[in-house]
This record gives sequence, C-alpha cells and structure tokens, in this order.
Amino acid sequence: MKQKNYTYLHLNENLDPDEYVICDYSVTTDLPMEEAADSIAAEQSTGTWTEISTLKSGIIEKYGARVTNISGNRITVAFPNDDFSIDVGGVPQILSVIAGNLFGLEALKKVRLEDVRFPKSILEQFPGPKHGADGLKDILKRKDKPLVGTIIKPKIGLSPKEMADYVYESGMGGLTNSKDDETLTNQKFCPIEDRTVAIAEALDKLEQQGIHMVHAINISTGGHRILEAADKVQAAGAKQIMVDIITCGFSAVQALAEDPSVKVPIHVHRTMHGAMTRDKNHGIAMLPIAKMSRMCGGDALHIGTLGVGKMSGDASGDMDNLRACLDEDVPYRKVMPVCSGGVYPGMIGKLVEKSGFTVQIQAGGAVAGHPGGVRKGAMAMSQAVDAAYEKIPADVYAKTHEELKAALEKWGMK
Ligand code: CAP
Ligand code: MG
Repeated sequence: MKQKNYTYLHLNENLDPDEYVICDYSVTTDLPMEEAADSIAAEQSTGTWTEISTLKSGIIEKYGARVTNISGNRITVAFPNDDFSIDVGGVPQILSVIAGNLFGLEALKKVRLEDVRFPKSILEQFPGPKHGADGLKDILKRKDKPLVGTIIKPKIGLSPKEMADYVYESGMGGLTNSKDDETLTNQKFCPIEDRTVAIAEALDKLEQQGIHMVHAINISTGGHRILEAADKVQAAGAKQIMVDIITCGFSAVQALAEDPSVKVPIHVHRTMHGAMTRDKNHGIAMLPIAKMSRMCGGDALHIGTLGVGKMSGDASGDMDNLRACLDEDVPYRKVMPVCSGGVYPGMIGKLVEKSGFTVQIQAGGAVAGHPGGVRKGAMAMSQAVDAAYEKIPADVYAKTHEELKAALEKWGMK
C-alpha cells in the first residue's frame, strides 16, 4: 500500500541502459529502504523535501530518477539522459547529479556511490586515454612484463640535480618508470622547469645506453593554469605528466587529454581519495572514480595494491578498479593500472598473481630504503617483477640475485 506513495520507485522496471546513467548506492538509514531510496531519487532529480506547485505534470515522468532495484541496503537508481547537461562531457554536472546533495541528507545516516554505468551517448562525449596501457608499453618498448617504477623519496626536499641522479640510478637498476610524489609540484627547493630539464637529461643519458624510461612530472595546479603547466614541462622535455585527479578535479585531466598540445601520457594520482573511498558505508567508492578517470583521459591510474600494501583498500575493491582500467566494453584505450603504496619486492609475487602482467608496480620507500641505495633498490624491484613474470617465488629467485636477497632480508616476504 505504501509503494503507491513513493513517486520515484519503479522496482524491477526494465530500462534501456542507453537511455540512463545507472548508479548503485549502499544506504544506511533507519527509514524503510523504499523511503530512503525515494528521497535520494527525488533530491537528485525533480523533487525536494515537500510538494511544490511548480512541478508540472510530465516533469517527473521525463526527468525523475527511477529507483529500479532495492536489495538489502543496496539500491539502484537510473537517471534519464536528459538530466545531464548538453554541454557535452562535463564531469562536474554529472557528479552533482549522481554524487551530489544525497551525501548530506539528514534522513540518511550514510550513503555510498558504489558503481556507475554510463550510456554510450555519454561515454562518447569523453576522450579516454590518448596512449593508455598499450601506448605506455610501446613508449617503453616493454611488451609483456609489468612496468616497474619508483616514486622519488623523500617526497619533498631534493633538488633537481638530486632528483635527476635518482632517476638515472633507477633506470640503471632496471626501472621503467619514475615519478614525482603528490606533494611535489613547483616548490622553491625544486622548481618544476629546472627539475624537468635535469630529469630529461638523465633520461636521455639512459636512452643513449638503450634504456627506455619515463618520469612523470607532477603538474598539479589550479585549473586555470594546468594547460600552461603542461606546455611548460613538455617544452622542458617531460616525457610524462602527473595530475592529482581528486585535488585538481576530473576536468583538469580532461582538459589535458582533450588538448592536442598535450602529447605525453598522463599519470593519474588519487591523493585525497581516502576521504571519499575509505568509509565502506559512506562516500564514493574508487570504482566510479576509476571509470571517470578513464573517461577523462588518464593513461595510468593508481588503483591500490590489491590488499597487500600500506594504504587502506581491499583486494576485491582494488580488483574492480583494475577491471575498470582494462575493461573492453567501453570505447576507450585501456588504462595502465598502477599498484603503489607500501610496495616492496617480497610482496610482488602475490600482487602480480592477482593483477596479471598489464600493471605498473611502484615503490618509493622500498627503492630508496634498500640497504645498497637507489640503484640496488631498483634492481631488487626489477628482479622481483622478473621473478613474478617467470612465476618463480622471490625467495628462490633471490638465491641468484643478491639485490633481491638483501631486500627480502630487510622487509621479508608477503
Ligand atoms: C607510495 C606513495 C603513493 C601512494 C598513494 C606514497 O610510496 O608515493 O603516493 O601509493 O597510494 O607516498 O605513499 P611508498 P594510493 O612506495 O614509499 O609507499 O596509490 O593507494 O593512493
Ligand atoms: Mg606518494
């Protein structure tokens, strides 16, 4: 009898997935779930907390969100395509619809956006990666094995020359990638142009020895300056750029990916995502973030460490993120999934067993913290990836690889 009063409930209705943006939410509430779902659909589409005289007939039918499923505390809400802006490809407005006011509704204790499925017409508005996982592999001339990289540590405080030396040593040790850390951008102690030039020289020196490596320069800055920052570092020789997608906004990545002047791959860091993703009952799961990062054109994306590293996150959620990077059902190139955060050689076997070989494995502490220094730290990481690729346990491989052995002695096996 109640159901009749729930304006937005269309349970078990079969909708054309090309006509709606379809979201799954988990909801914690003392209200009956029907009521909670109805209030979310109302708030995020045509309703508000009371009846209103301006809601003319037909508006709800055309533009109202439809709750199509309730299963325990999980609900599915479909938003008609017409609810989204005709200014094509705008993440901010999409987020305001699917992940806006609902988080603050007093009637709900918690709400989490778990997943989103976009119709073809919206997917086609976005550029997707210019290079993607395959493009990165091509640039690095590394066909089959996982990429293996480092985050230069300490995060801040090194000079351009010290960073360039670090990159050179990493390349000599066998790493394919290195990157700035998320808090390093353009500080006095390490101006971005000087750093880019110094690192480009180190990369050239490696290239002359047949070693292919890229370093991602963190250009994260205000949206009004992001393209200018990309131009500046590309002119200084950057081979890859990095953007902190949550702090800069999805649109920053999209602006870069859509601009023809940006030629180099974009490494997407997700610092601050924990504020949204960590509470399993509230916020936004990483999966929708991963999907939108790919839509906006990120070439590589941090997805977590599949349950083995230092950052919170669980294996199954991280695997969902990985699949969102590699999924072939969307009209984009694949994204290189990046596993980073407390990674050390003794855990790489387990990691790669789960991830497969299309992955970039990264370590900061475990490279700079190796007892033999950066080059040996890089060698140990690279050896651990080789061992995983050949499906040889790291401790067996370490018998003939002393750098790996030293790393296992320091940090153990996982
Ligand atoms: C890793 C890292 C990355 C985290 C972010 C750090 O360094 O540079 O920012 O991986 O985690 O500062 O912690 P270590 P996530 O290898 O020294 O841990 O990718 O999960 O957002
Ligand atoms: Mg970091």
